[in-house]
Amino acid sequence: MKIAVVGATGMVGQVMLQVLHERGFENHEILPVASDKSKGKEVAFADKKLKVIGLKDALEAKPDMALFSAGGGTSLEWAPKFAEQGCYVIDNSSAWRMEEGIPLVVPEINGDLLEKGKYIIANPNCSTIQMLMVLAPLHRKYGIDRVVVSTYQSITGTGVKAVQQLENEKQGLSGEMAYPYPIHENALPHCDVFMENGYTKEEMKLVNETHKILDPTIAVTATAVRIPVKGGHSESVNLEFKSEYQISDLKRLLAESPGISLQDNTDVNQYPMPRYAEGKDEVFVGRIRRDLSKVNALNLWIVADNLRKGAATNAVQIAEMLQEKGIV
Ligand code: 2RA
Repeated sequence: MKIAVVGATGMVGQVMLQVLHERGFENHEILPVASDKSKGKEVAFADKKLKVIGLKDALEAKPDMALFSAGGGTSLEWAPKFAEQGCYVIDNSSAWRMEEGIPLVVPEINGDLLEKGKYIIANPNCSTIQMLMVLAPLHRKYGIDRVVVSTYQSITGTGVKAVQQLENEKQGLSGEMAYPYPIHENALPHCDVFMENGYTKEEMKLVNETHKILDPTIAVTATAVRIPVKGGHSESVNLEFKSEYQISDLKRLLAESPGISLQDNTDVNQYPMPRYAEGKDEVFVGRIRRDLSKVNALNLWIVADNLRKGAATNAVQIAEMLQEKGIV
């Protein structure tokens, strides 16, 4: 099978190549694709070096699948071109996520939406994926009425420029700014751009994507904050359930849910942290505790590597599911 990775020189694209190798795709033909200015560059895949090609050449190569992480503009222009020639596109940008008829997929939650002929598939936003991995089993069992989430997001979600800004600031150097303010020793309540309703696009992604993937009747409100860490995104989540619950049952349900790792024992200071989630595919959950201020309510803490389960691994799992279902 021929698989294109569009945006192969970017942070997520690089992790896509790594995850494809880790999950046994090295015997397939991998086409690293990037903008014309990157054509001819080499990227590592398995024990090989692959030459980067441009989008036109990739289209002519007629790949069976194309994993996109090259920005919304590239996805809007090129995903339909690949789809028109029967290529299944798994797009990590926000371009197609809310489009009617485009499946927005977390395989463990709604992989059943993958169908022959639905050639463009949207990968949800990283902060949505990790939150819904935990909320989905809870919603199925207890019914969720309301979600209040505050995120503490890694600078890797912004990209290389942000990582460099933090490095510069830690060394007292000036340089290009990815953010309007210093990120070192700071917290910016500003992920993506502000909208007219006073929320950022990142906050509205959590609202809108939860409605599309899980249930449009769930009330969701979000605050997205950027903090100077690299390992992954953290989220403080408050849930209001329709029904009562036993903490022990709820913890067991999460511990038994695919893709979730329970780290929840305050007797030994065990709880999820981004520093230790980095490079892993699980969604880590802990600090699970009854909300003492409201009946049938709960607080918990969710951490995941935003470049892996939040982006690359989720996309590769969709590719695996397309194969498992015989769609590709
Ligand atoms: C961020 N979720 O963290 C967005 C895009 N990756 O900036």
